Amino acid sequence: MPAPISAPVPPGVIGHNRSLVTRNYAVLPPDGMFPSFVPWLHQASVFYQATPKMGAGFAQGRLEAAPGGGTTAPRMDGLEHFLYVLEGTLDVAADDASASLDAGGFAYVPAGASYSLRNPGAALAKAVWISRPYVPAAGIDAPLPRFGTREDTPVTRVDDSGRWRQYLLGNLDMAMDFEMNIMGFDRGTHFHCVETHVMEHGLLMLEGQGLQLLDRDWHELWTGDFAWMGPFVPQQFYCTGWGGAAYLLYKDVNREVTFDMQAPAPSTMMHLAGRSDRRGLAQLGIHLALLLGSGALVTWAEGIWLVPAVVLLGLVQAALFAPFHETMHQTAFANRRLNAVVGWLAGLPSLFNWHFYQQFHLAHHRHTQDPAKDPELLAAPIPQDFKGYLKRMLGVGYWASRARFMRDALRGISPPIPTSIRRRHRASCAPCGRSWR
Ligand code: UGY
Ligand code: MN
Repeated sequence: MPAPISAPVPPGVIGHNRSLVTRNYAVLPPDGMFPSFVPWLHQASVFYQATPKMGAGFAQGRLEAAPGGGTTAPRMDGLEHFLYVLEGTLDVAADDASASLDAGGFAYVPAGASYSLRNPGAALAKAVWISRPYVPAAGIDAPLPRFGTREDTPVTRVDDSGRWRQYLLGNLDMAMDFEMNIMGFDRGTHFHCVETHVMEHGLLMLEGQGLQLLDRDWHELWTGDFAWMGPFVPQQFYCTGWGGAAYLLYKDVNREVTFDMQAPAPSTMMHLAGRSDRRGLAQLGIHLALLLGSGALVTWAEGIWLVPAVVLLGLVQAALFAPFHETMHQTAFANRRLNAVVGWLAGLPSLFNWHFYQQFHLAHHRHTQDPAKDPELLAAPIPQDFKGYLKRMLGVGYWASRARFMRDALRGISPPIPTSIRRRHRASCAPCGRSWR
């Protein structure tokens, strides 16, 4: 929270300050930042500086944890995280690895790891906290947790430019989809060009001061200032002041350009929704021929050949679910009655009742994934042992559930069936029920 003001009111409080947020870059000095409190952090808060809401592809903030503060329980959010301690001490655990980090210490928590954070010290702990979804690279193992310190990270001088770098998480490491680098500048030095690149940056000034070019404007940055640079923002840093400067820099790297795939417009999809009796009947003809053919094979096959013949017939018969399901959605044929007749017959060998299934399946579409209302979520649990597996393979539960459905259908219960169609529904169930009694 900004510090309380005592008179006289200092510059920047009312009209003028250096904070600036544009479409693809931002400058955020610390004085205007507000803490965010979340239920899974106690005695701790995050001063967010960049998030996807701003246009960034990552989240960056300053974590502040009071003594004893941190995560309430081990957390698993599927994101990868980077923490760099600025002040105080922070204990970081990622799966079964952990470290106690003082200022300059850092941790990488891979996506999917369970992590926890805690300030074990007596003073406030402050840390840079970066989070983002991990982008895997085909054929390359995802990184494991890493811990380190700025002190132990080699300093690489860039030719005789007066600049230096520390690659905290390595450089050109293809397992990583971002780098965290400390970029250092001797007094009066700058990059050899104005950069414009696809990678974006989160920049936190660690030491000194300088002028930062963002697009066409220069902004003065001091220790503690944050800047976000979106892709392709023209950028240059010129170290001013009477000493050197250094900043901690997030950079997304090592991954190809992605394209946001957009769903085709309905007008280009319409032809896919076209229904035709002729084409539906042709496909039905093929299915019937396959049924007859595989049925004939079962009749003729002898000895061991019966096994593949029965499997084949089973596959073709199980595939009757396709016309059963499509007719129920009225998509197999243009003619509604044809859909009903073919669907009704296609369901019979599996003891499915077409009208009953219509209610059941439409309830599933109306309440998809609602555990209380989606009837298709009530399917039997996945078998956990060999006996359960065998039972599932032999279809014991399947046929029991078919019988149960038939009974419920005959009684007109579960799922709730509108009274208007109940009579028609029962009538159609009766012969269906007889066929298995
Ligand atoms: O590596 C970089 O992209 C770096 N030179 N950019 C920057 O510091 N703004
Ligand atoms: Mn750059």
